[in-house]
Amino acid sequence: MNNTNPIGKVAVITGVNGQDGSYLADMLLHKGYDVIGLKRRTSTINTSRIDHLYDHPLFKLHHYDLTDGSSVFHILEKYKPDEFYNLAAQSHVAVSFEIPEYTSSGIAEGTLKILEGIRTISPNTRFYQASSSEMFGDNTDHNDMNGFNERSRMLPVSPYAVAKLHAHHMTRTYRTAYGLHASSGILFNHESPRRGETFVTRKITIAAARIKLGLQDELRLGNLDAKRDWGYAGDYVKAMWLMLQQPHADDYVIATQETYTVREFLDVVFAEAGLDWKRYVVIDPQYFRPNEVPFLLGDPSKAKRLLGWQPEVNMKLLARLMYKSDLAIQTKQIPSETVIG
Ligand code: NDP
Ligand code: GDR
Repeated sequence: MNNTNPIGKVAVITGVNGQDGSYLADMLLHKGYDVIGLKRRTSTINTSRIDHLYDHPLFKLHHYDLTDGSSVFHILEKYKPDEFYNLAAQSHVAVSFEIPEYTSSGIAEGTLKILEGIRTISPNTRFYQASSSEMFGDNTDHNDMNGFNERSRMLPVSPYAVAKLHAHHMTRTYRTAYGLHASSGILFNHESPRRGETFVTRKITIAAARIKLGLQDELRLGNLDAKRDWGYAGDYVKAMWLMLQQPHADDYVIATQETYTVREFLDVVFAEAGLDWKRYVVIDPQYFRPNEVPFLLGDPSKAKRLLGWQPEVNMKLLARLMYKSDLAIQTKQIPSETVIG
């Protein structure tokens, strides 16, 4: 496609300006791919995670929306990409209770539009679907001692998770019915210095940094008892790419196989700051959800065995890394996301 493309491969990424999209774009450009980043139009500029890529000769940005099938069809016609990573979503679980129809149509129908486009326009394109551990939902009575795996029961408890499960099964259906190389990564929570500011980990690391600097004196949170299997986004985008390099498409759980409460995440971050979080945290009912996933632990044995993938960053290292990044941002008052981690 591009004369300067050293490996002759083209990858499309939806949600390229999101946390994962930006890490994946960095990685694929480094490997020599032409990267076509798709982002939706917004009234203010929100490309801070990918601003460093603007002048990259292998990077192009196009407008797109999950709810607009024509935009994805044009992209497939134009590029016939080797790989297509579907990362775009209204990805906030709590928000999905407030805007369930939009969340659902974007994730469920939006994914179907892409699969139909690939089937009819570019059937050799390999497809990655961003499935989620939220699909396991309230599954705690099940005895998956080592964590949830690809065969564990799925009982989603939010509009977001129900929509993700729809997209997950649709991806498998297009794989089995039409032979598409379509894989789902069932990714457990993954975070980074580029994590959106309203997810709990980043909310905590920003607040701890601001409290340390005397810029804030309280942190309002919801359920501190929820347990999550937190990994590092930089590790997780490697797994996405590995899935599309396999001879056959499949589904894989990607996780650290360690689980911690929100309270334990607070412990690590505030200890790093030399502060006692109990002096600052206020429990605020507005941050509780109508339904909650109480416990998530993933078993990534299949990905380890077949992809040779394993996480390099655990929760404690991740929490410290995020805190240090936010302390630097808050200290220098530099725009968020310009500290690249
Ligand atoms: P982010 O919320 O950081 O990024 C989501 C991206 O999707 C943003 O670029 C956003 O654009 C875009 N988007 C939202 N709505 C639309 C739309 N209607 N049309 C086009 N683009 C849209 O999410 P992450 O990077 O963390 O996650 C990537 C994917 O992986 C998501 O699908 C998420 O649900 C899933 N996932 C994430 C996990 C995690 O722990 N991070 C775990 C498991 C799955 P804008 O910036 O304009 O809002
Ligand atoms: P999650 O992530 O819902 O697991 O979805 P989030 O960080 O929003 O919540 C994690 C846990 O923390 C509790 N919590 C709070 N959460 C937020 N956002 N804000 C608070 O103030 C707060 N207080 C407590 C939550 O109740 C929850 O138990 C993320 C997203 O990235 C999804 O897109 C992805 O699919 C899943 O991870 C895997």
